[in-house]
Amino acid sequence: MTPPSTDLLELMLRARRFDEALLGVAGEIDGHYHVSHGLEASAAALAAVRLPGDLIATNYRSHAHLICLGRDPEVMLAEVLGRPVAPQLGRSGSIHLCAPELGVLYTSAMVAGGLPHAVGYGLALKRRREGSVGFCLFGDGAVQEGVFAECANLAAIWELPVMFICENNAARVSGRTNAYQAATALTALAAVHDVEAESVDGRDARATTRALRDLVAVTRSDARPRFLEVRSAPWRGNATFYPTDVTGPTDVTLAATPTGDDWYDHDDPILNEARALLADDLPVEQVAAAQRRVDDDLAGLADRACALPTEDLPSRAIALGDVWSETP
Ligand SMILES: Cc1ncc(C[n+]2csc(CCOP(=O)(O)OP(=O)(O)O)c2C)c(N)n1
Repeated sequence: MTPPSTDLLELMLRARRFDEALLGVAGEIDGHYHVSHGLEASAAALAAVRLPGDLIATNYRSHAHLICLGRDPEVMLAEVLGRPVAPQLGRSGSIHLCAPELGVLYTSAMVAGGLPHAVGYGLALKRRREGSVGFCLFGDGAVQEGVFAECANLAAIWELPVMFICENNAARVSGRTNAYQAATALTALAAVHDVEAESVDGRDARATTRALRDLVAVTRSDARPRFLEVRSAPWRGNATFYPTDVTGPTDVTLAATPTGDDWYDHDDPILNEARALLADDLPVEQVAAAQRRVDDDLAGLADRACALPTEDLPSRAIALGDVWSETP
C-alpha cells in the first residue's frame, strides 16, 4: 500500500518556517510586518487549486499565500529586509509583496483593498473567456468594510468568476463573529448578495482544500462568484502590534502527544495535518522525516537573506523606478 502523502504537511510547514525565520530577524525589518501563523491551510488550498492564468489579490498577511504558491523564500525574505532583489527591489516590505509570475500582481495593505482588484480581475478574465478565476484573500475585518458589499454585489450581478476567501481568524469567539461584527455568520453577508457561500474549519487543511476545490470547480464552469469562510483560531503571537514567536519553532512530532495547550492540540493546522497523517498510520518517524526535508531545504534561510548586500537608502533610480509622474 502506498504510504499517505506528506506533501500538504511539507507545504504548510515551509510557509511556517518562512515566518519563523522572519520573526527571528524582525529587528532588521524597516517597518511593519504580519505573519500567517494558523492560516496555512487556506494558503495550501489556494496553491492546490490555482491554475496558470488565474489572478490573485491577497492582503498584508500574505506570506503563506506566496510561499505556498511557489515564491522563493530566500528572495522573499530578502525583499522584506529591503535588499534590492527582483521584482520589487526591496521596496515592498512585508505588506506589499507581489509575484506577477504566480498571478499576484500587487498587494494592497488596506483592509479590504484587494476586493475591488479581484472583481476587476474577474471582469477581465471573463472577457478573455479562458475559464480563469480571480481570487481574493482577506480577513474577517474586510467583511465589515462597505466595499465588501459593493464587490459581492457587482460580482453577482455581472456574473464574474471571483473566488472570495475570507480567512476568519477570530472564529473562537462565540455569538457575534467578533466584537466589531453584528452578523453571526459571515456567509450570510455573501449569500444576501446571491453569492453562494460556505464555511470550513481552517484548522483542517484537507477539509479546506476539498471545500475550495469544489467551489472553484463550479466557478470555473459557470463564471459566477463564490465565497468561502475559512475559520481558524487566533494565533496568540498576533496579540501585540508587532508579532512575536510566542509558540516557538513548530515541531510536527508534538502531534503525537497532547500538550494541554489548545494551540498545539487543536488549533495549529500544521500539527493537525501531522495528526491526520498519524491517524492514517504513517509512523511518527516519517512525519519527523518530512519535517527534516523542509528544514534541510531551508537551512540557513535567514542568514543567506541577511547576507545579501543592502543600502541605507535605496538609490534614486530604485526609489523612483516604476513611479508614474507628469513631471520628470
Ligand atoms: C482600511 C484600513 N483600515 C484600518 C487598517 C489598519 N488595520 C490593519 S490590520 C487591521 C485588522 C484587520 O482585521 P482582519 O481583517 O480580521 O485581519 P487579521 O489582521 O485578523 O488577519 C486593521 C484595522 C488598514 N490597514 N486599512
